[in-house]
Amino acid sequence: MIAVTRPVSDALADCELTYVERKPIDVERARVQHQEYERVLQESAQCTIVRVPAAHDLPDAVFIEDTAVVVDEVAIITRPGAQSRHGETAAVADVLSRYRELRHIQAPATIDGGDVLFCGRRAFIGRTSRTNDDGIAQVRRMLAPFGYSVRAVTVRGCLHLKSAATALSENQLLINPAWVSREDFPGVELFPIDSTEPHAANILKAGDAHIYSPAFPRTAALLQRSLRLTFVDTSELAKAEGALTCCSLVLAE
Ligand code: CIR
Repeated sequence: MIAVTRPVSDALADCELTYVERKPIDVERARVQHQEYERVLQESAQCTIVRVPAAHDLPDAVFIEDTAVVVDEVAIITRPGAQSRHGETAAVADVLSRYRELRHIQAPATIDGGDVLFCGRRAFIGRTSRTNDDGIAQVRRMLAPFGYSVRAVTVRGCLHLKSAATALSENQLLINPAWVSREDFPGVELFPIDSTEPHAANILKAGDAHIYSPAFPRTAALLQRSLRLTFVDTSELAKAEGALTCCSLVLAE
């Protein structure tokens, strides 16, 4: 497996923020945490890290998940919902073109990869401030030939769908029921987070590894009844509203 990542920008402190209050960000600490994140992907998930060149004029470039939706058959280059992030996609497309045929989302559609959640061949797409109905419709058309279904999901209380729900397996989701409705995921087994840890629904599954944040010990204890977790601290990136899945695009070779 390959994990495509992008270094932390010198300008990270100027990131977009939607629902988290702006706090000082220690960019060097964020960089150390990001390197640790890459090491965990290499060592626990046996990923080869492929880095897109750094972009120090693009504060949010490290959150590469938002720039593409990658499946085995194709890579869709997004049109991010925040204008300040439009410059991120070209360099990501260059790298992904080595591994996949590309498709491109066209204006006026907007979509962030953080809103696109796969559970096997089912895709759930958050309708959010970053992702509009046209974006969802374009992804639906691009994925249909490969047998993926697409369902639009209402998200409240957070930025992206994947802040509220992520996959534990091809048939299981970790969810925060306060931010998404259980009814939007028919036929999927749902594993609710501990309700005192609202940000705990973002877990990164890469191969057989489940990579998780130490910031959510109660939910971690629930998960550890049936899963082996590998922890990585990304607290400095969390100040920029980045969670674990945001910092990579994991693809099968
Ligand atoms: C933004 O607002 O776009 C960035 N500060 C955070 C993006 C996080 N990405 C994600 O959850 N997929």
